[in-house]
Amino acid sequence: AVRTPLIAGNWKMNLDHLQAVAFVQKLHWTLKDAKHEDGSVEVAVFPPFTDLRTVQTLLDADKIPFSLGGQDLSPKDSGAFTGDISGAFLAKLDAQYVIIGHSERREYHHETDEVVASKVQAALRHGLVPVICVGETAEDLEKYGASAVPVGQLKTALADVPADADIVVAYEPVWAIGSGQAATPDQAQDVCAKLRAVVADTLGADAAERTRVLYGGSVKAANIASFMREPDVDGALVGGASLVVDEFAAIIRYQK
Ligand code: G2H
Repeated sequence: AVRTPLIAGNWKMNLDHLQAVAFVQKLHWTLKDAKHEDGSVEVAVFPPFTDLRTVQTLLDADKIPFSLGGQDLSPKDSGAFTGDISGAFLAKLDAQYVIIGHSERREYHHETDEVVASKVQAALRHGLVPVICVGETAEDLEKYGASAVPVGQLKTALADVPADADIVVAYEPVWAIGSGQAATPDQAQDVCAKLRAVVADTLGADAAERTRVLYGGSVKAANIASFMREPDVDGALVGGASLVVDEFAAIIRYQK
């Protein structure tokens, strides 16, 4: 495949920095024993901000081949923004990725598509790959169908993004998040293909070919293979199931 699959664990507000160390070590050992750290699948973890330094030190010291990302960042670079975290700080901790526009940020922190777009710009300024989350609520689904809302969200997020930018797109239907009710592989493929078409329209054909589009929403070991079989699904953004070592390891090993 031209695109290396990406399995990303979004820890949300779980695991403190000590629990994080135990978790990452155990995951590494589990995958190592299964000889699964061969680079055929990229594994990324997205811990809370307070864990990042500890996890970064551990990855570095033990040469653990996981990528690291933040769960959010400020649209600003520095200054009087109490409680916010600059992309510069994430980059300094060797984070390669940052999740932007997760539905929980949109819902609980009132992040609009414009705020999401400015955070995408901030990520790119600091050399971080934005993992741009889009998705429709149950109400949107009923009113407009599955793709209209995520397609619109992605168009706004990509408005001022240069054609050579490295980005990741995550399709996360809000009704499937943490609900145990995942989308069907057909539904995921349909919207992921439309999102790739948005990348083609805004950034060009090359970008569309290399950009990874993930599915997220109640992904688990039992359903990952069915999503990964779809041509436009290049990986998964995993929440709940990324917090259980054996379950997350089984997701990473989906094809073996
Ligand atoms: C969607 C997903 C991870 P979960 O939010 O981003 O969470 O896998 O728990 O549905």
